[in-house]
Amino acid sequence: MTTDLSSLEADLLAQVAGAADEAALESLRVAALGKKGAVSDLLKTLGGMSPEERKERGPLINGLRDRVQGALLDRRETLAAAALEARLAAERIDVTLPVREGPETRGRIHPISQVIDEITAIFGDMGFSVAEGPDIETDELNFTALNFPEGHPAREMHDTFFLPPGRDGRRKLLRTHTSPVQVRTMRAQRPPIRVICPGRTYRHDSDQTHTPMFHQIEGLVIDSSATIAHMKWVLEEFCKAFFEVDSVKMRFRPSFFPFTEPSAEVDIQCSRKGGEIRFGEGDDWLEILGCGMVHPNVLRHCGLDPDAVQGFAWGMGIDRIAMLKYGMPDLRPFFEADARWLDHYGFRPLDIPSLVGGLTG
Ligand code: 2NM
Repeated sequence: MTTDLSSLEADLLAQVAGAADEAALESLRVAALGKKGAVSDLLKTLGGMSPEERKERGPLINGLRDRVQGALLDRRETLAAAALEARLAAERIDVTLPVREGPETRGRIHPISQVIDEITAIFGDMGFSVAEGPDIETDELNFTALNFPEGHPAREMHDTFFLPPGRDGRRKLLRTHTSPVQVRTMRAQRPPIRVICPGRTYRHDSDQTHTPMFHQIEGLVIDSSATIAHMKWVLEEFCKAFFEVDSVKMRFRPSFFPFTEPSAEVDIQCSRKGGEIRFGEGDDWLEILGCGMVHPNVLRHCGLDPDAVQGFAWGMGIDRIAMLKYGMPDLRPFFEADARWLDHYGFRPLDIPSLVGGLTG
């Protein structure tokens, strides 16, 4: 009997020591100490024994139970500690590894968006606000209010995309310039007005240097005494800041636009030696914008009195000056959504243009 107990104990303790995980250990516990377990069966035999026998066997069986129980507890602790070690090793994080790139470092800002942000920073610094409007406009806002008379050839020169008329019978179109935004602004706000209007514009024109959708920024100043001198100062300050040069020569050539009188086309001085264009030096000229004093008819169309207020406006194509500034030889990839092109010519999302931080970082 005693050898039975000893071999049972040795057997149980060996199984406990060899249990691979907590689940195996639990089945062992049930097999030994559960209701129908081997040790429980032995304990049950105590009831049928004589007092003498029970006195001798009792401590032996109870001692066996206690040691098996103790071994089970020890093994459980060992296994739990090992499981924790394994988990800690598997889930270890090496904080010295480089951070995986997120959208703010992997992503790229399109050069057109970047140039719009640069121009906005420059004019924002001069006290201008940004105004925006819809791409689909009416004939009235795109042409009539801007002093393009009905049947005037300038309307045809704009290569307008027309849309079917709306429910009110008015002919809709894709705006050919952002000037309707300035009309909306003059009708909605009292002077003094200082706004710039960036956005998409559309003309039925497509070749090496034209896309049917392109981008413009126009500017408008209206108050009681804004003059050509103010206009020239604003545009000169803009060019110096945008091309990041200390001085720039500008040439104002008389021109014609229906919405301004007088009107001018503006060139800036540049050099084109060795196929590379540089601003603020040289004796070549590059046309960058059109401008003029807002025509009295435009002011009247916007509910303003030309005898009380006056002002100036200008407009420029963004796509072309983005190409010039960042040395991009071809306009077409701008709108091809090629990730490799964007990776090369795009800007980092956190390189936000500002005058204090440096326009281009
Ligand atoms: C240009 C050139 C000159 C212009 C004028 C106006 C408005 F609404 F005030 F009449 N907006 N934009 C303007 C003037 C645009 O683009 C070459």
